[in-house]
Amino acid sequence: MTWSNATKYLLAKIARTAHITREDAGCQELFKTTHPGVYIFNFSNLCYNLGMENAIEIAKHLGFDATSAKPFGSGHINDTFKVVTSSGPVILQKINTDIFKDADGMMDNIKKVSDYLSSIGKTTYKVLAYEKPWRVLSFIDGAHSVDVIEDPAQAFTAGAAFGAFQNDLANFKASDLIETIPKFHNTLWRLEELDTAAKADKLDRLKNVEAEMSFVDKYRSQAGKVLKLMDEGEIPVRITHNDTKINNVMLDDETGDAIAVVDLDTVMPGCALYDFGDMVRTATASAAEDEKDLSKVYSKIEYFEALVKGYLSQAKFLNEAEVENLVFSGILITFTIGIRFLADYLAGDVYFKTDYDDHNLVRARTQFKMIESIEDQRSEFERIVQESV
Ligand code: GN1
Ligand code: MG
Repeated sequence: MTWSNATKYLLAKIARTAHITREDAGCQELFKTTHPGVYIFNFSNLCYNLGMENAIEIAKHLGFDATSAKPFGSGHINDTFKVVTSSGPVILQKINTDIFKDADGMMDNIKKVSDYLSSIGKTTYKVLAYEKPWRVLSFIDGAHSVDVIEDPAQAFTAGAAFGAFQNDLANFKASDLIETIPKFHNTLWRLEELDTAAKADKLDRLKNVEAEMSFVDKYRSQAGKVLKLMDEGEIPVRITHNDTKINNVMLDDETGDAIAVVDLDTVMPGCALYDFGDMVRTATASAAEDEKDLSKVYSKIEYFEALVKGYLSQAKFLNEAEVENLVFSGILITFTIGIRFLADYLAGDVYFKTDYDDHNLVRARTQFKMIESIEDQRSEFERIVQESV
């Protein structure tokens, strides 16, 4: 039987979710050389492996009387399950140790930060168990998150939540935390990675991304601007979240208020602007990160206004150079994430989880479209910042 690409990707995704290889899922490519793309598929094998036995067994092994487990959330890196136990739900996660190479160091960071946040009365999740690569986190009840922002009030809430998060950690000693992923938001280094992937062009995909590579070229000269300001001491190192996607704010089911900021994996010394930039990328976006119809993708000015006002209501510590670069940070981080998606597309989808063949390319395109949209409205955005400080 011949499987379409979509089916193959679905099987690969299912297999990955259940922590089994595609082969274990019963999907085997036959006669790779003579019949490429011909797959056999063992349904009972797949059903067995898909029973979430793995997640349940692992939760039990970690001391939880798990009765059911299902995939949870929309993260691109770790595998996440909501596991039901007799004393309520918990989150079980398999840490991607190819990416979080020092998982112990990362868990240490998370423990220090979450203990500190609890000590000052903030809600956060607790690490209930950890045995590399698995961890169990407390489940934040009565709250949800959104992948695409729904109204300006949510943008205000998210901005205020991340602003408060940075504020709360303002007195936390940077030297107490390791740099979980070195050079994480270093745009110049991300460009080097893109160039390396383009040069190797492993899957012969470079020919598909001429327009995107030209777009990248237009921004190369601006890529080091914030790094330079940091080197010169104009912009300080602060403890930052580093993954301030809108879906990392837990919203109260009843009131819509922010209950907690989650995903503390990349909390480390960084730059406040990178957090704000990632909020602009996700909390002003009109559509999903992987929307294929680019006419639906743009940055919404009313969301930007609410976001800035929310953020500045809490982030009172910003200096002049930081305020001056708030709008630019939206462009810079959207560019940085865009080139990371593009580099991963060229490298063969080895970093971000993908659901179909050109998923990373689709994501890169939405990022570049967002940049164009921010540029189109740049003077308005700058005016909003000036009026909001
Ligand atoms: C990854 O897995 P998730 O969704 O928390 C990535 C972020 C990107 C984001 C893009 C460790 O975050 O840097 O901004 O995807 N995390 C890591 O959606 O690389
Ligand atoms: Mg994350």
